Amino acid sequence: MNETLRFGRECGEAMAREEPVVALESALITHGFAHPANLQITRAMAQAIRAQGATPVPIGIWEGLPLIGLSDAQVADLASDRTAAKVSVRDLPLIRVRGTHGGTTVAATAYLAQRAGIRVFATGGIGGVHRGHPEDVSADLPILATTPIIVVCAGAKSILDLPRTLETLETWGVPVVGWQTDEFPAFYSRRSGLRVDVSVDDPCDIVEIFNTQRALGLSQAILVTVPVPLADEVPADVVEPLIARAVAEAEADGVAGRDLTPSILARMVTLSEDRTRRANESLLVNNADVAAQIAVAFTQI
Ligand code: PSU
Ligand code: MN
Repeated sequence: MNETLRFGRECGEAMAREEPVVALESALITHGFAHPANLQITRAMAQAIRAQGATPVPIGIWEGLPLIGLSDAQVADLASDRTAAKVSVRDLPLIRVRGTHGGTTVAATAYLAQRAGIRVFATGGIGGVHRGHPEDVSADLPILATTPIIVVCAGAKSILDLPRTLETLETWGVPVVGWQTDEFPAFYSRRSGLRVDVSVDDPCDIVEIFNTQRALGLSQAILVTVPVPLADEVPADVVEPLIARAVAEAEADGVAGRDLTPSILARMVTLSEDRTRRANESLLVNNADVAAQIAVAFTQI
């Protein structure tokens, strides 16, 4: 094990016993939601994972170092620490020098989780290619191309250019699996009009796809895409005009780089009068549940 990774006690024990574990990201905590919603959501995801018999493993940067398995008290500290950095892959070596706390993005979390030996990771929506800015491609995509891990999400965030995001995943050989759906989910909405590569409804099938990739020597992740639960979805015809407005406002305000995604997501919550926040919470807890089912399936095969 790499000595630059530190493990939380509960995670270390669960992994030593080869019990099912599910990684969680922490950019959601530091940059995805306001306090205290960020803490409540992380706890609800952890609860959903435990209900399936798996151990939740929140991953983040603690005093400059990657920590695999933040304790509940550490999650609570990150949730109220407005100075915590948004840490993507390029930042992992840099934050060590500063020695501060940080929330890890999908890219950084997937990378660290895989290094730690974790096979399943639950998040909300991955990053991708930004609308109107095809040069702004999230580091989430190249990391999915080079990191063997199962990422359970509700598709890519629909504030992005979804057709371009799917094309990029195809270019880099990342299989996109629909959980009980043929359609690529659009984060806040269940439908996008875009197809997934295969539809699966048994967690054992995902384990088999993962094991086959490894047997073939492939390095890609598997993107398991789960539609937001019906009761909490914001349908595309409601959400699309709001996205167009939030994206245009960010453009006019000159927001770019690492600030763009958090800024648009926060604006969406206001424009939708909280509906997108409820959808985001609901899909996160649902994704945690599906991820835990997959982690448990590994131990049963
Ligand atoms: N999913 C959410 N909310 C978020 C994110 C994902 O529901 O805030 C974060 C993830 O950490 C993801 C990041 O990796 O947004 C993408 O940011 P960027 O486009 O700057 O790569
Ligand atoms: Mn970006």
